[in-house]
Amino acid sequence: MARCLTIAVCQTGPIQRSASRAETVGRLVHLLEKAAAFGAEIAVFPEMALTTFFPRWRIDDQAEIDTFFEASMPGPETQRLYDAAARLKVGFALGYCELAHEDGRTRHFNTMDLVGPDGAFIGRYRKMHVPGSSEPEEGTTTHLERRYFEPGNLGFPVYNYRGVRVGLAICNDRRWPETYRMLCLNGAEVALLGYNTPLLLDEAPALAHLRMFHNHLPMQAGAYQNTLWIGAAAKAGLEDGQALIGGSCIIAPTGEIAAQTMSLDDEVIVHRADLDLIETCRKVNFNFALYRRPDQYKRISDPV
Ligand code: CDT
Repeated sequence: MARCLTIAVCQTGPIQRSASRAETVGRLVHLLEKAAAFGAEIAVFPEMALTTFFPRWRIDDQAEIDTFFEASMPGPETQRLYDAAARLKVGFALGYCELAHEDGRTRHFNTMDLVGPDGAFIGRYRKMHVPGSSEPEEGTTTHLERRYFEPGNLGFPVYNYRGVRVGLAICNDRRWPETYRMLCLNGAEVALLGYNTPLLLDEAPALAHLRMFHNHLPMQAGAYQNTLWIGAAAKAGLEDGQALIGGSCIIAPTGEIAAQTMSLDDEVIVHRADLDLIETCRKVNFNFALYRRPDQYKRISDPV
């Protein structure tokens, strides 16, 4: 019998700043219930799924900034989602802003947690590739992630989810080949990721028509070259005046898009991922043990 994992991608529409955590968590619970009704065994929510994408603003008051962060996970407002996972027996990956106390100081990470079908914490990933700047820059869309977040310090961990090896990634990570390669080398069969991607960038109006192409291109290539299933969830639509792309999808290790959202709103897509397809794709082209030559990759040619 084929080894399968039924993956749900739970795209959300915009989460306005005015929305309470309780209201937002209620939406996520509703999406998880839909995913369960569709037969999902695991679900992925977007990056920063509990709040608006606040790095679009420059905020100076640390107390105000910290209102976007979770000091504990689950916390009083998010516990309901974990209870829903246990009730529905569907685990999830959830992006949120993490306030951590490590090495004797307070730290801020853009984080995604993996939670099991019993509602228990499995593992954590902290966004490695933090884009944008720490101050607004003339002529560019304000994207101040580097003001508010440290780059991740947990590598690209891969976790056991009901016997399936699952890795995590967050938004800009999906544009970097290292993300998929490291997840693959660490044994991942499935990569779950969430994103908040502005539709328009002031610095590159000439590339505006390529936003969706450049969303899917690296994920399809990453899935194909690393024989991974990918589930990618957008936060989409007009959020606090800024348009975010949708295009949430489930991608096969063949590089094909197996399912894709059709709205910029709360929407669930589901696909029964055949994990044996990974082995088939490895046999066709990507037998790493036989063909990769990592010992040779670092050789530097003589200067010409
Ligand atoms: N959230 C996130 O990482 N967004 C980036 C946009 C960066 S624009 C400076 C992305 O790659 O989609």
